[in-house]
Amino acid sequence: MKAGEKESEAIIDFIKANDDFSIFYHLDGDGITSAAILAQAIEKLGKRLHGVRPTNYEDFENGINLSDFSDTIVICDLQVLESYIPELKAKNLCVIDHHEVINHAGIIYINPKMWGDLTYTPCALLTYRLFEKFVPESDWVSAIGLVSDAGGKENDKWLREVAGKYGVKLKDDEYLYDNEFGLVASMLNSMTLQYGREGADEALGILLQTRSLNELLANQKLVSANNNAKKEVYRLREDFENKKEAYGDLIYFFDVPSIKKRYSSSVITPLSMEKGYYGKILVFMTRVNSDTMRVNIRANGLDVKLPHALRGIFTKIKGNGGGHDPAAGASIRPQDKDKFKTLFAEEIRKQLDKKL
Ligand SMILES: [Mn+2]
Repeated sequence: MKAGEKESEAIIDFIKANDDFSIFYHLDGDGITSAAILAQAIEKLGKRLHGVRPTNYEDFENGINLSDFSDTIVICDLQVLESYIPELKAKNLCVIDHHEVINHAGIIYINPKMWGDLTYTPCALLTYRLFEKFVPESDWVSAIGLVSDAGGKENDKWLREVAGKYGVKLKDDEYLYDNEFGLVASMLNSMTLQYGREGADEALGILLQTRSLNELLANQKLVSANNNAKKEVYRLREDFENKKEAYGDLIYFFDVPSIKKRYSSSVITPLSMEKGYYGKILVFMTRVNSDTMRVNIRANGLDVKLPHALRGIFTKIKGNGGGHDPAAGASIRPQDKDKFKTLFAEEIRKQLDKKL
């Protein structure tokens, strides 16, 4: 038996054995396309879809009213918060994911990392592979989710095959994003940027009613969301240039206005890879409500470990955070904002001094 085969069969058996499904999906391009493939597979297997829920991590912190959903829930593209698992387990639960493996005792769970497959596999590709024999025509939908989650580089052979099949011309950019798959990915993500949860919900609806890539590319709702999101990102970027606060020549702090909070990642991620900010640290802070300030941090091209820095900070002030070495996030109390900045600069200095 091949690695992952047992788990894949368990998922298909789960769909076959149940009915009236609710899908909780991450409200980004990868999650939206994963949900579309899953919804089509459920239909192909002769089962009913009860409802869908675009979800993000805040949802798990705030709690979801589970009584609004059917008894059988499939979650895709989300690393379920451990503290929320007991509540979810009251339902008949199945999780398809590619983030860190969670404690999945008692859950029908699939994640390539479980069997040591560390190839970066966005959920849209994982979901497609699981249900390929039922929905072979969804390969182009999977390709959109794949590039949306920056999976083009590690799965280029598969992506090239699908691109060839649909006449999509790939260019030579590293992540194979600069093409029609990437454009649709950007359009889907713009729906969430512009309209939040409702936008993700509408994007999934559009995707489920669309039969081809060209039809999606011409969808006016998606086109205008994409254009408007681009303008917002551009404006916020200008705002950053005008209002950034430099700490030495290394760290740049920036307050993202609350109403622009959804655009924070869309600005900070590309910025951190550009000349001028590559090798520096960017810290975007947004007050999301009276109790919480979200912090988004990037440190590309530098040998620092952001999760380590955050751990140090949270021995001194309240809050939590984590992520990857060069890209992390945190939540703090708004009154600790200045303290956080001082502590963050100290932690970074400590890490860099050690290397000298
Ligand atoms: Mn994903």
